[in-house]
Formats: sequence, structure tokens, C-alpha cells
Amino acid sequence: MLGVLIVVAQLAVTHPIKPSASAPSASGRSRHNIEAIRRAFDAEDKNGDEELTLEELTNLLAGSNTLTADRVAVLFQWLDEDQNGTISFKEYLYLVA
Ligand SMILES: [Ca+2]
Ligand SMILES: [Ca+2]
Repeated sequence: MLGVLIVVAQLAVTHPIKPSASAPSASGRSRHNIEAIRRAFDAEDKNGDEELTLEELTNLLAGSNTLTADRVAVLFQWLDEDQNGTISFKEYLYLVA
């Protein structure tokens, strides 16, 4: 899944057009995948407030050498739709869904 994350992240940086979260998924992403995504989100949400800070998102993407801190920061701002400075699970889904 990390490979997909990297591709989507780079797309996000170069093509700042947000996919619609309500668009039907042609591939029919399974509930199991959503739960796996949720677990990854929760695992990185160290303080359990159901929001990811820039630091937490950076840690989540730490396995990627292709994303610089600058790019993660751009991605973070792109994901933070309501611009409250943190990424909710709903916002996080834009990254992985
Ligand atoms: Ca948090
Ligand atoms: Ca937000």
C-alpha cells in the first residue's frame, strides 16, 4: 500500500485536484481495506485525538524516501480541507481512497 501512497502523494503535489470522496469506487474497495487504512491511521495517531498532525503524517510516510519534508508539508496542506491544521480520518481518506 505504501507504493500507492507515494504515487498518490506525488500526484497530489503535481496535480492539486482533489478526488471526490463520494464518487463511487469502480474497483469496490473492500471494507477490509478500509479497516486496514483505519488501523494505519490509528497507529500513527499517537495521542488518539483522531487527527493527524504534520508530525504524525510525516511519521506515517517515513517509509518513503521519495517524499521530502517539503513535499509532505505540501501534501498535508492539500489534505487539510478545512484548514484546521490537522488531518481527520475523512481528510486522510483522500490520500488513500
Ligand atoms: Ca493525533
Ligand atoms: Ca483538517
